[in-house]
Amino acid sequence: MKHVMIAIAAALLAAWVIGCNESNAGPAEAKASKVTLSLSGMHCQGCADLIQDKLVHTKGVSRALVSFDTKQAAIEYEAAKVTPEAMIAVVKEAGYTAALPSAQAVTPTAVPATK
Ligand SMILES: [Cu+2]
Repeated sequence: MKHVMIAIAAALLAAWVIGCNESNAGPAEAKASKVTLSLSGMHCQGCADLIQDKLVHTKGVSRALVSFDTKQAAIEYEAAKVTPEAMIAVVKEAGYTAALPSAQAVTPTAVPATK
């Protein structure tokens, strides 16, 4: 039984990593919001891992996957607890730049200036 659970979890994660936008979101994921951030400033996989670690530990973020290859961070979060702008700030604090892809950008000016 344990193996079945792990297999299911792995399959779900794999489907999510591939970035299937019209995913068959289960009930558990229904309330989660998703956003993809474009990253810049990364120069190796270690950078991607670092950013991913920071995002995963950001309050309200339930899942984050940073791809060094595509320079993107796929994030699942609770909109009531965290905003994409806050995630961008987290990435900035780590020394990198993040932005909402223009298609998703709400208002570029809504990004709070850092000090
Ligand atoms: Cu690096």
